[in-house]
Amino acid sequence: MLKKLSLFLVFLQFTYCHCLGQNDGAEEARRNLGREVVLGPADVRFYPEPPENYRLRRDDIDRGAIEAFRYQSGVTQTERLANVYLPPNYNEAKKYPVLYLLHGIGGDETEWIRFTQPNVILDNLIAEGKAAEMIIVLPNGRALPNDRAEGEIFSPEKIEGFAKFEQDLVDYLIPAIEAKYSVRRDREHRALAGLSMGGGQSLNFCLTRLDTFSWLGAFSAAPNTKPAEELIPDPEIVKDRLQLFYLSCGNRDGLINVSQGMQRYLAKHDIPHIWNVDDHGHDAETWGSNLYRFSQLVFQSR
Ligand code: FER
Repeated sequence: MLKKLSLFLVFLQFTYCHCLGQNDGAEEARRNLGREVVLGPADVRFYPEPPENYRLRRDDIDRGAIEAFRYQSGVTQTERLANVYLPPNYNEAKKYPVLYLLHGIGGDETEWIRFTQPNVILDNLIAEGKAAEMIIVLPNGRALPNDRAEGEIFSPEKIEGFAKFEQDLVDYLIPAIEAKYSVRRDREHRALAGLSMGGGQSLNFCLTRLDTFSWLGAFSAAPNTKPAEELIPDPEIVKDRLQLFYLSCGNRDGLINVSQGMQRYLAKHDIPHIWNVDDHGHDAETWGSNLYRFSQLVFQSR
């Protein structure tokens, strides 16, 4: 009797999954974006909005440049494309720190540029002496042979590409960047940050690779973020090794529960961090404004 019942349950489960098809995950992901926001007492603003002109292109200062960068990946077996921001007066006689800045689920290596113009934000901050001179690498974080944001971008196969990017980043992109540009090659001079899926990637990769990165930023992190207990089994190691833990999210963002879970774990274990909850949704306003703040801390404050 029990055996019959369990067979029936397996049958039910199968038909259920089968009827929903593989887009089940995609539909759930879309629903997550619209989840109700429940705010706690810690979920408040740390920074005011940036000044109005923070991403206004100025003609009276030296400007950096964005160039295309190609590398061969053993993960995808293809040539992959990234964009690279070189700061004003990039000079081979100097050695620069590098920020790897990752995009969201619908993006590619152009997304940050389209959304927030990180080159303009950084040019302005560097001119004012408020940010370190740095190189910013804008990769394509979907490590698949076809890495374009086309078709069902929420499908499990496409989402898997964001996990596969870990190996692509560490084994292929970083070595290729460090072979071409005049950069520092130690953990103290490598930062990882990203928006949404890229925020989840940054948390997942950085916290488990503190030998590679020591500065971390996650803006509006998506549900690809692994549980905090899994990423930080030993809080003392993170306290000792991470130089910046920057978390942000808009208070109108249905994904805020992901960042809240991480932040509550950090608070519980006394892990120093910045938690900036602004009044935005899952949008470019919060990403630009938090990049503006993050850029003024990375590679300079602990
Ligand atoms: C999800 C909802 C949103 C999800 C990912 C996202 C992996 C990503 C959003 C973005 O990158 O903007 O459930 O699951």
